[in-house]
Amino acid sequence: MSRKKSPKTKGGGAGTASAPSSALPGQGSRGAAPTAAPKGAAGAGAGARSAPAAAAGSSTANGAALPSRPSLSSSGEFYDVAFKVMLVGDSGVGKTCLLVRFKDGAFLAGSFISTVGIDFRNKVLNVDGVKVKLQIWDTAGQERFRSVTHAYYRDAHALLLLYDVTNRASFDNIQAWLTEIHEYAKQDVVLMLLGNKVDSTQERVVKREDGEKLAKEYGVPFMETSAKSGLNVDLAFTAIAKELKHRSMKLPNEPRFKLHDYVKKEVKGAGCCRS
Ligand SMILES: Nc1nc2c(ncn2[C@@H]2O[C@H](COP(=O)(O)OP(=O)(O)O)[C@@H](O)[C@H]2O)c(=O)[nH]1
Ligand SMILES: [Mg+2]
Repeated sequence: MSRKKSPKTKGGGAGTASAPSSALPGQGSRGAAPTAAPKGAAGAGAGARSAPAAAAGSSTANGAALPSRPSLSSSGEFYDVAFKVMLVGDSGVGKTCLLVRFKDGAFLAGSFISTVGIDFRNKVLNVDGVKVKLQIWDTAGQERFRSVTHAYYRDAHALLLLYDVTNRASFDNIQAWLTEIHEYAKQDVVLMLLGNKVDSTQERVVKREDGEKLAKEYGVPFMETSAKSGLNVDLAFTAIAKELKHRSMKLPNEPRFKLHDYVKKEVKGAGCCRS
């Protein structure tokens, strides 16, 4: 594939690509304000205005907006803390569908969604009594031209990196995406690898074990998802929200949230819940 660079991080052992588990609090303070729109992303739509937290909140160690009082999101929902999550991966792996499934609980089949693309959607989750707003950005088709703006990565607190289990090339490209992420994302970005479309059992060409092995090699949590059936979709975003919330609000005596363990415990196999 044309975008494939020599994978610098390959074979580098756990955590070389993103090292979410070994990230030190404070490393991300060089990052941009969490709710400012990425330069390259299509900023159209009412939601593209920066959220109140950017102005009212104080910045935490990892750059999260931490307003002293709850802020009001553009959708009219109050939240305590806000983060940016970005979806990355080859065109056609299901990024837009994953976002729509998470936000609206629906699956949009057909070709129109892949051509239209959306900019971002907000969703407020309740994490242990704290209202966590995730501002989830879609690449709006930029990935088709291998030209995802580098600012897009820089603003991200978390990245969901997707491949399609029915498309070997999308899996083979994961290393190239990881190289890109390693180069341009914040050092302490929360990263998760998702193998999407597991409802398509007949067409599957990438085994779950292959995804697990790659994820282990790079030290990133992994799960298989289906935007169509909804399998593990909420879990992927909830796990990210929990990790980000714990990082930004951890009390001195509180034990660290262990994202890997949480994912392992909560993840459902593709045999379950198929539509
Ligand atoms: N079977 C199945 N198809 C999916 C799934 N997610 C997305 N698709 C389909 O894959 C195509 C590309 O999805 P899209 O979300 O546009 O991919 P994107 O380019 O990564 O944003 C569309 O035709 C979707 O209907 C899934 O979980 N299962
Ligand atoms: Mg899309």
